[in-house]
Amino acid sequence: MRSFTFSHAITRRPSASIIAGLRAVDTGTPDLALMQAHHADYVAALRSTGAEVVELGALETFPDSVFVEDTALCLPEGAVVMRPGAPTRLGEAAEMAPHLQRLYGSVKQIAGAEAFIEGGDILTTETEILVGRSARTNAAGVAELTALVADWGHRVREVFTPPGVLHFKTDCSLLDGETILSTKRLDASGCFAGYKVIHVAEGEEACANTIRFNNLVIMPAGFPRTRDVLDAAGYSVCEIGNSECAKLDGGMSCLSLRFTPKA
Ligand code: CIR
Repeated sequence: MRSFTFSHAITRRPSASIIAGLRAVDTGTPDLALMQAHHADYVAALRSTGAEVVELGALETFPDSVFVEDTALCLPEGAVVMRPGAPTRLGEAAEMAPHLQRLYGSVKQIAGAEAFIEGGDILTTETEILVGRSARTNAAGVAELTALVADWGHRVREVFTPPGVLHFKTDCSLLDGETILSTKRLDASGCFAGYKVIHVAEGEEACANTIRFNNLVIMPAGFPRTRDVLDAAGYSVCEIGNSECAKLDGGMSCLSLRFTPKA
């Protein structure tokens, strides 16, 4: 299924400037060495599924550049380079564009001066692309993306990220062609009508951001009740340490772009 079967991923190594990364609440300085170790485990998990992982070098100029997901939307037909709504992250998209061009041949670009959109607000399912408006993604960004991907036959549905939540996918992930993992608070908005929804365990909201990548569901370590639910539902769960990225509101989806470029 194209929504979770991928031949490639792009990641970027964390930079020493990560200590200046954006965060909603300061819960301590991220430890670079530990983040690097977690990042290596993450890349190894992606590779263990048979995918080719392109590891980009650290970019000191952009503290949050390890969170590559926010720079682009990758679809089977092509990629769209985003315009991140966080001013300190805007330049990360231009850094990603040539790598996508090399892998896809050509890429589209969100270009409107008033349009802002980040990949963390975009959940691609088998049948549609859900885009959550948030503090980082505005109506103009959603409208421009809608027009760009319509040419490729994709339908965008605008939804809303709950107030105080960084990105739409902070609170949800795709588990398979018909199933979403979600916090109760996001599911309560009704945005997943028609899907099967599995709720993260009470008190484990911080693990809603997982990824289905080929045969694996890759989730942050330390959320045993949700892990057991996913295990019992038959998913192959792989846990990765996320303590350092979590200090910067980052999780499993943020750390990669996942795609299968058109042959
Ligand atoms: C930020 O605030 O932009 C970063 N510290 C975290 C980005 C996480 N990205 C994501 O959820 N896709």
